[in-house]
Amino acid sequence: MDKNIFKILKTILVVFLLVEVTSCKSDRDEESPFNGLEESYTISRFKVLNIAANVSGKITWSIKDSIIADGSELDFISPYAKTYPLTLKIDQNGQVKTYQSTIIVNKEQGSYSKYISNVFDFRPAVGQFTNEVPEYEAGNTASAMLQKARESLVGSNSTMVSLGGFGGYVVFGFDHTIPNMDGRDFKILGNAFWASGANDPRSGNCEPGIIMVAYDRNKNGKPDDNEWYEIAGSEYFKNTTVKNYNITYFKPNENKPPVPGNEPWQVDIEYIKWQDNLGNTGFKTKNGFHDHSFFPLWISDASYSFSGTKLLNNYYDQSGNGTYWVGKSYDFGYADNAPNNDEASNIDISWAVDKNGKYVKLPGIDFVKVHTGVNQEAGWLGEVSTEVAGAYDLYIK
Ligand SMILES: [Ca+2]
Ligand SMILES: [Ca+2]
Ligand SMILES: [Ca+2]
Repeated sequence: MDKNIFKILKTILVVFLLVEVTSCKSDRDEESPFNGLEESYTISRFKVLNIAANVSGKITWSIKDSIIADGSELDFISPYAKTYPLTLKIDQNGQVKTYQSTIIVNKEQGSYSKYISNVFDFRPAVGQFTNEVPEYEAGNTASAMLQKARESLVGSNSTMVSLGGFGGYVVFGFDHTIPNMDGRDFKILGNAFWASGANDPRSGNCEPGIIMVAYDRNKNGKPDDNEWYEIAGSEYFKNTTVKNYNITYFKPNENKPPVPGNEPWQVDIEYIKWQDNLGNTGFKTKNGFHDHSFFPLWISDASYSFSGTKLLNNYYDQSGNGTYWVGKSYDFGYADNAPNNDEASNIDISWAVDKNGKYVKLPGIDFVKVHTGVNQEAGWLGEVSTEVAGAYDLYIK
């Protein structure tokens, strides 16, 4: 064949392809028409089903008579193996179209654990139980300590980790998405208790920790989605709560001469220097009850910092002479803030807010981060430190 004919054919082909590509593109730009719902959708328990209705207008999704979502997309999750009648209503300038479907939720293959399945990070702040719960042994690295935190928190026989003073944290996750249903969805265990000698109701040993949650949007089993939402507990919107608080602790020289205080338990009142982003500075005291470093020994940096929401100090000296300190429980939304059998240790995923304090709608959560929410030393009791002793999904029996 003649070379020119080849060229002409090639040009025709290219033009043809271009026309095809352009027409496809314009189709998509015009918004493909919504062809209604499938007859049914099938999903297993604790998995998120996403249905998108690519239309504009006022859109509502309902199960029977109750609206479960608005907007063009539905993220549906259920802890129950059952069939749900789904109604989609699209209102375009008063013209209403209604679509019916069914969501069939099956029992999953295998079985899920209701308890923590993994610990991803463990970084306690300065504290009397740091290096103790879990125990640091000479030569332990950060990853060895993380493994100890896993051994403490994963599964049904969980024990406890101490997060030390303000900011110290632990990040853990579950082997499934905990669904956000009506009411409270999961529990965080701690070692809080009501003290019989406390005058105030609901008070005693309460060391509130701030809870953050994340949904595994990219489904890779890791808390790398960059979308952590704070559980807005009872104190979140009060002006006594400090957002974006930051504190730095300086690694102490364990061999420096101690500066004893007036009380016999005050072994060194200039033990660990700290400063915050509000211009405050001071020392954390070493008490005589714990004969080991209060600074995590696996961290060799000269200082380390923590950021996050800080709550008003909740401990006070009921005795007036320093002998009897009491921690007042906050109403809801914190870890280690109420006994494990109290409703206040249960958390509703609907309390989650974004960094601007706006409530977010999450279908469920896969990951939780807890940090100590108070920067206070309660006399001889030592620093207020959140303990985490496990967690579980309230829907798996
Ligand atoms: Ca809920
Ligand atoms: Ca992820
Ligand atoms: Ca505690």
